[in-house]
Amino acid sequence: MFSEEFKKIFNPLLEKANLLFSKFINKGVPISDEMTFLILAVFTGLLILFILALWIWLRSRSVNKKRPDEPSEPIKNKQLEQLNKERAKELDLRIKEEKRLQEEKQTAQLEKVQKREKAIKDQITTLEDQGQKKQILQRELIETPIPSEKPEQTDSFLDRLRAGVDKTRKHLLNNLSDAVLGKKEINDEVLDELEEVLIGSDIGPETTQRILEAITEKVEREELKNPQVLQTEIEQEIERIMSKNYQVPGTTDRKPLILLFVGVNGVGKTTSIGKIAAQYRQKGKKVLVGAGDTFRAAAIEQLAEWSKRADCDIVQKRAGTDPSAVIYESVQKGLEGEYDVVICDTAGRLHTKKNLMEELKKMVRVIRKLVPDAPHEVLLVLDATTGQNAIFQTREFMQAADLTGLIITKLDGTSKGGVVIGIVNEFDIPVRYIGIGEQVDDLRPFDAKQFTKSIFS
Ligand SMILES: Nc1nc2c(ncn2[C@@H]2O[C@H](COP(=O)(O)OP(=O)(O)OP(=O)(O)O)[C@@H](O)[C@H]2O)c(=O)[nH]1
Ligand SMILES: [Mg+2]
Repeated sequence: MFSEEFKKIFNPLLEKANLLFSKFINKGVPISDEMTFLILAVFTGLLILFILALWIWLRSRSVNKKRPDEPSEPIKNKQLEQLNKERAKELDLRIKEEKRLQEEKQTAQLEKVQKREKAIKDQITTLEDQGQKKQILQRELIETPIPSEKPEQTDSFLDRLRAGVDKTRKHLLNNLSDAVLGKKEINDEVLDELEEVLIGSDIGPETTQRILEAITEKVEREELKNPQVLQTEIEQEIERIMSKNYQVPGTTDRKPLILLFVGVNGVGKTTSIGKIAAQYRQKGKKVLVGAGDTFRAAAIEQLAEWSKRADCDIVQKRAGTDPSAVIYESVQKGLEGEYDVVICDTAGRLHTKKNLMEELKKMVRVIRKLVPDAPHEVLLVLDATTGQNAIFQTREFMQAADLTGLIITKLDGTSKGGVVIGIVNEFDIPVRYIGIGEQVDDLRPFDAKQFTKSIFS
C-alpha cells in the first residue's frame, strides 16, 4: 500500500514503531506496516487535540487574569454582596448620626426650658423675699394712704383700660415689630425671636407654645408666609384663647352674698375689697366688711378707712384675735342685719406656709357653720407686676382652697400684663376683676375681649 520512497523515508520509524506496538498490543508477533501507520496517525491526532485543548485552556486563563474589571459571575455576585453590606453599614451609620443630632437638639431644647424654669424660680424666691420685707414694712406703717378723690370719668371704659395697660401694650407690640423688622420670610430664626418676645411679655411658656404651634401649622401649610402679618395672627390666636367660656358662680340671688379674699402679701386684697364695697354701695346695696387680717393693727385700720370711704359697716377686733372669730362674727352680723354683701379680708399668706393655709380652711369652715353653701366666692388676688409668679400662685392656691375666681391688680404701670392671657389660657377659674389703678373705679369686671382689644388697638 505505501510507495517505495515513503517506505525508504519512514522505514526506520516504522520498524521501531512496529517493534513497540507488537510488543505492547500483539504479544511480540509483528504487525503490518499499515496497522503501525494507523496507530501512529491516531496517536499523532490525539496529541494534536491534547495540545489544542491545552492551548485554549491556558489562553482563557490568561484572558481572565488580564481583565479584572470583568469578573466572572460568582466573583461578581460576591462583589455585589460586599457592596450591599457596605451600603447597609453606611446607611446604619447615617441613621445613627441623625439620631445623635436629634438627641442633641432635644437636649438643647430641654436645657433652654430648664434655664427658663430656673429663672422663673429665682424670680419667685426674690419676690417671696420682697413679700416678707413688705409685710414687715407694712406692720411698721400706722396707716396706709387711701386715695380720697374720685376721678372725673370723661373717658370711655376702653380708653381707661388702654391707658391702664399702656406699658404692656407698648412692650408687646414694639418687641413684636422689632422681631419681624426687615424679615422676608417666616423661618426658624423669626419663630425663635417670636418665642422670646412672647415669653418676655409674661404670657407664659405653655401659652407661648400654643400660639407658636398655631403659627407653625399655618406656615407649614403655606397659608402664612409674610412675617409682617404675624402680629395679626398672634392677635387672632390670643382672641381665641380669650374667648373661653367660664362657669361664673351665680351670686345675684344670695343674701347675704359672702365673699372671701385670699392671696399673698401686698397683692391688693384690702384695696380691692374697699373698691368693690364702694361699687356695691353705689348700686345701693347694704355692705359689711370683715377685718379678717388680724395679723397687724395697720391692716385693720386700713380696712376701717376704706369702710368709711365706701360708706359701709365693718366688723373689727383687736390685732392678734383669731381671724376665724372675726369672720364668724361678720357673717353672723351679715345675716342678722340683713346685709346684701359681706366681704371678708384675710392676712396675706404664702401658699407654702402650711399653718396659714390651715387657718384659711378654718375660716371657710366657720362661715359654713352659718351659711352652708358659702363663701359664695373665694377670690384669689394676684399682682400682675409679679408676672409668671401670679401663675404659680394660682396653681398653688387652687390646691389649698376652693377658689371661684381671680382678681388681677396693678395692671397699670407694668409691662407684664401678658400674664392675664397666660392665666386665662391655663386655668378654668374665671378672672372676675382687674385692677388698673388706685381709684375706686379702677377695679373693673374683667372682659376678656375688651382686654385683648386694649392691648392690640
Ligand atoms: N397701681 C395700683 N396699685 C394698686 C392696685 N391695687 C392695689 N394697689 C396698691 O397695692 C398696695 C397694696 O395693697 P393692699 O390692698 O394693702 O394689699 P394686701 O393684699 O391687702 O396686702 P396685705 O394685707 O399686706 O397682704 C397698696 O398701696 C395699693 O394702693 C392697682 O390696681 N393698681
Ligand atoms: Mg390687706
